[in-house]
Amino acid sequence: MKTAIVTGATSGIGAATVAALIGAGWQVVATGRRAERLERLRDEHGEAVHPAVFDVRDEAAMAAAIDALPDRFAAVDLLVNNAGLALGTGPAQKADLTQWRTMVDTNVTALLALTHRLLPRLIERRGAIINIASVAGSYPYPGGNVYAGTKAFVQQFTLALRSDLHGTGVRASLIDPGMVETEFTLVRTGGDQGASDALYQGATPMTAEDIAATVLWIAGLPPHLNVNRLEIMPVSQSFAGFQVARG
Ligand code: NDP
Ligand code: 8X3
Repeated sequence: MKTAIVTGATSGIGAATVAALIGAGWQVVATGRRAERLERLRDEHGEAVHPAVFDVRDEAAMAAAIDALPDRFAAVDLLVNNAGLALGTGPAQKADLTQWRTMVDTNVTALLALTHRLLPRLIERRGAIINIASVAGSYPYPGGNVYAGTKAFVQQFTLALRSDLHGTGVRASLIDPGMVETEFTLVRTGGDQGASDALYQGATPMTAEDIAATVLWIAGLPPHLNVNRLEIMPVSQSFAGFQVARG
């Protein structure tokens, strides 16, 4: 049985990815801060889930959780770097520096530390890494500022990893989703359910299951194939034009 580690498994894309992988016969180390939600996954999927509760920004806690993996889960075939968040929707000049730091610490620094720790195991297994970035890393939009910057980092880091891992048999893939209805906007707006509902209302956004199915497809490809980057949006979302300020 193959083993995956999925970060951000307590909600949205991560939770759906755990279910999709298990449905396809994988076993999964599911990580996140909210222990009760990981326990629920464990209740739902039984032995196929190993819950690992830690804040991805806490490098010591992350390392301890990885080092304490039961033997059955210790050989890792797939790392899905999914945990992440946006905080704030306002312009850079009104942003809170603490929120910027939280995004960098979570979306960039924590992803690097976990990837670094797991690379030897992934190389041993000729495994795969799937990183969840965002269309925000490619197309700037007002209020995207540091969130967009962190996702651009993940995009280029994934491609650079692919280059470095050349010859090891380890695959590295980037998925750039557009709008997916999850708890993402609730988190971004500090718990404003009205703002979250308004964003998705009438847009037929993607679902977490849509992205999970994409992760599963990439993970299940024959070992001689590597999806380098994959951008996916709902039909209702597209590109905006340039801005012109007239004075
Ligand atoms: P959710 O808010 O539903 O899920 C985010 C997950 O990240 C949660 O499981 C949360 O777990 C985890 N997480 C956040 N911070 C930490 C932390 N410090 N330590 C551990 N886990 C953490 O959002 P999505 O499912 O939408 O987001 C998943 C990924 O997809 C993110 O990287 C996001 O940027 C990306 N994405 C989302 C899009 C969207 O429109 N929804 C579009 C493009 C990309 P917990 O709080 O329990 O710790
Ligand atoms: C967030 C994607 O489309 O909501 O990563 O800006 S979008």
